Amino acid sequence: MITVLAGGTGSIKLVRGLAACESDVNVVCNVGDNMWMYEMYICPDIDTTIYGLADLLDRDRGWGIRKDTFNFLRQMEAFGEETWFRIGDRDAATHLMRTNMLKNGKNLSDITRWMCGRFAINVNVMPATDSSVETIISTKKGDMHIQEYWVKHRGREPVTGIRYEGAERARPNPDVSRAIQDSKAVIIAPGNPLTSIGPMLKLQSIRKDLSRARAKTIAVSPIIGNKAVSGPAAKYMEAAGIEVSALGVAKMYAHACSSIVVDTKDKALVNKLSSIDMRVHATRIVMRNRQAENALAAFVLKQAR
Ligand code: FO1
Repeated sequence: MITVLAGGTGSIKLVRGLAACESDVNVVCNVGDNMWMYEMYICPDIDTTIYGLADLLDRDRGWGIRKDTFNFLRQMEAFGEETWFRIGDRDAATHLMRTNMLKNGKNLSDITRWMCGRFAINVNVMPATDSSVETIISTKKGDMHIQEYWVKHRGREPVTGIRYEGAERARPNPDVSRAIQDSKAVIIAPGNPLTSIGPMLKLQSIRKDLSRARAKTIAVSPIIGNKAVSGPAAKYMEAAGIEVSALGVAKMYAHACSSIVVDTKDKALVNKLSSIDMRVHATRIVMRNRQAENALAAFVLKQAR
């Protein structure tokens, strides 16, 4: 059994590769991006994971369902509602089912397990916690939910701070603790360290589980040189005063993992990383197709053993 910590559009490729290599896979998903819209509860990282594993994900956008239509959203616009968050018609069905089940007393873990069954995927996808945790971005113009900052305002304002509202009082998810404990390897996917992986590392229970599992935990860097492989990771790292490099990522994760996979271009970091008690493995980490996803997954698993 293996467990992957994943979030955002940067993680799903490795998750898919790992699921192709291993038969018993748990994916712990970030919940900091979750939000309410039109009375529906939207969980982008859980959905990206499920759609990606079910081969439904829109590969170009990196989110939502391939070839989805947007008639519902067009009608909302006609009603004068805000439509900056592009919810597709089929995607809306996922949010609606989830919301109805929440209203009927189910928790997010149960609902996510049910969704995995409905989408016929044999990977255990689980939320990092069933409690509400929201990533809040601070700017000079005020604080806003990460989706508002990144999608509505297109990440234009400089970031002055990042916080995870609700993280301190979030209830531990026992499935996550069991998965981390019982796995032969734990992998931190190459998601945004501050907004995809960071909210999970902030949860006390996961911090504790990972520090106990440090020897078998390996991370994959989302940074090559001083640039993110994709998305706004560099912007958030700079704002948090973290060096934008695989070394910066390694330092951030040092309490949680004992090794990190970096790109061959960052091979020179090997010496620097040993000073923070971390092993470093170099390979090509950009995944442009399924073959590259499987190759990186196989490499990571080999190092983790
Ligand atoms: N990202 C965008 O940039 N624009 C969107 O309109 C948008 C809609 C959307 C709908 C459902 C969903 O599950 C994800 C969606 N995303 C959209 C992606 C999302 O904002 C982020 O990529 C993730 O939250 C990153 O973790």
